[in-house]
Amino acid sequence: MSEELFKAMAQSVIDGDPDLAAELAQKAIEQGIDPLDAINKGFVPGVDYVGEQYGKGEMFLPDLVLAGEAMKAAVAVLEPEIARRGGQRQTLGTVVIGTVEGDIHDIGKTLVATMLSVGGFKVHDLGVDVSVGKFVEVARAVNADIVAMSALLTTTMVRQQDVIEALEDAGLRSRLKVMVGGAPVTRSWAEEIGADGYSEDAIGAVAVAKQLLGVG
Ligand code: B1M
Repeated sequence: MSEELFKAMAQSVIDGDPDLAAELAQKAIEQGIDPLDAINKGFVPGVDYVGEQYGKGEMFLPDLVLAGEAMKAAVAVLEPEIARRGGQRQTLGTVVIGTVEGDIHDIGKTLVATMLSVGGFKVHDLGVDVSVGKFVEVARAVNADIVAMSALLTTTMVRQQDVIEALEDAGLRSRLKVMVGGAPVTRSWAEEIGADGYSEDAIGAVAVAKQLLGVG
């Protein structure tokens, strides 16, 4: 019975259907299924499949975006139930993420945040147009393991470097890892500014974050 439900959950993510994903998550709660099983045995195989197909060029960006939204809708229904049961999702580390100052592109950043959250990280999403000072302030306040910055404009990429310098000035740089990404960002840019990690997409970002912390 729950096997069928798990299959339907995976399919709802593959089909990028947030309403159905939320409905199936609710159904799992009503049937007394462990919400962690619903996430890990139901929805995660769906998002893994989409990630693999995207990697092979057989599914495309809209599929990835919709799969992320479906996953997010399901997790939003299940997380209160996890808290209610007193269970804790495995937390691999704390990530502070945002799009840098002067930049309002949020689709890729949000997708990366969702994937990190689904992948087991506690994510503080600061949104877009995030000032250098805000990254530092929140990283300190939440004792971040990773500061993750997205930039979509060649004119705003330089803010990633400013944040790294500000983390150094604040004495936080050696305590955490820095990841950068966004369409104009390259591996060589990441190396040039002294970031620890770079990924060109959201699926890769989860693997890089795990690798940086030596977890998962
Ligand atoms: Co803008 N825009 N835009 N735009 N926009 C680009 C980026 C641009 C390349 C379009 C172009 O000219 N071909 C160009 C930048 C040129 C440059 O600097 N080289 C551009 C421009 C010029 C502008 C404006 C200046 C236009 C204007 O007003 N004259 C303006 C800037 C506003 C500002 O930010 N201050 C502007 C505005 C906008 C909209 C608001 C209209 C809209 C954004 C809506 C929104 O985000 N809510 C928009 C859009 C949609 C785009 C394009 C078309 C698409 C961006 C997107 O969402 N892609 C974009 C062209 C393009 O990229 N093809 C463009 C989908 C998204 C899933 O991908 O964000 O790349 P992406 O994220 C990927 C990876 O990059 C990676 O993973 C994600 C998922 O795989 N990734 C990370 C992202 N962050 C990561 C972080 C990581 C790791 C991986 O670790 C921390």
